[in-house]
Amino acid sequence: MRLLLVADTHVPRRSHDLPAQVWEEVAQADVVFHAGDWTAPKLLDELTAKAARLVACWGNNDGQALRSRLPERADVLLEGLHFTVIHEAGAAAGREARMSRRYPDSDVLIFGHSHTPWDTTANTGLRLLNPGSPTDRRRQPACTYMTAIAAGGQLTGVVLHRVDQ
Ligand SMILES: [Mn+2]
Repeated sequence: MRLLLVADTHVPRRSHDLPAQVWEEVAQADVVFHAGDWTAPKLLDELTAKAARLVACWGNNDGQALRSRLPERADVLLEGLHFTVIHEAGAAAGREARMSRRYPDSDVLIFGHSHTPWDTTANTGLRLLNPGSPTDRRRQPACTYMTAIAAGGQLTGVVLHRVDQ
């Protein structure tokens, strides 16, 4: 099962659309995760139509139109793995221990907000993934997203991709 992870797209304020490279990944993915900060419903409409399956939450920059359609926290069981999607995971320091306590039943926590890619594993085994932003890199060297494979209770092939400008 091929997974695509994006967050903090901020369309149309930061970019008029997702990069073509990311739309190509959407077409390849069995499941698309979006960890919030859409800022407008247009991309949600498009991903809902184009993604094989969408698992997503709202972020702090998302208004009522998005909050009425998305949860603050999304959970899904795929290939024996419990994925949780949230927008904010708080400060980087102590993040693994804090998130393990908050989401004790999760195997993979997908989050955003910082626009800073993150891939660590807590002592408990919880995998923490932030794909960065494909449209608003802020202080990062590039816009980014992630892909991964879920199969047989394992998450493998986690890759952080740079968007080619
Ligand atoms: Mn945010």
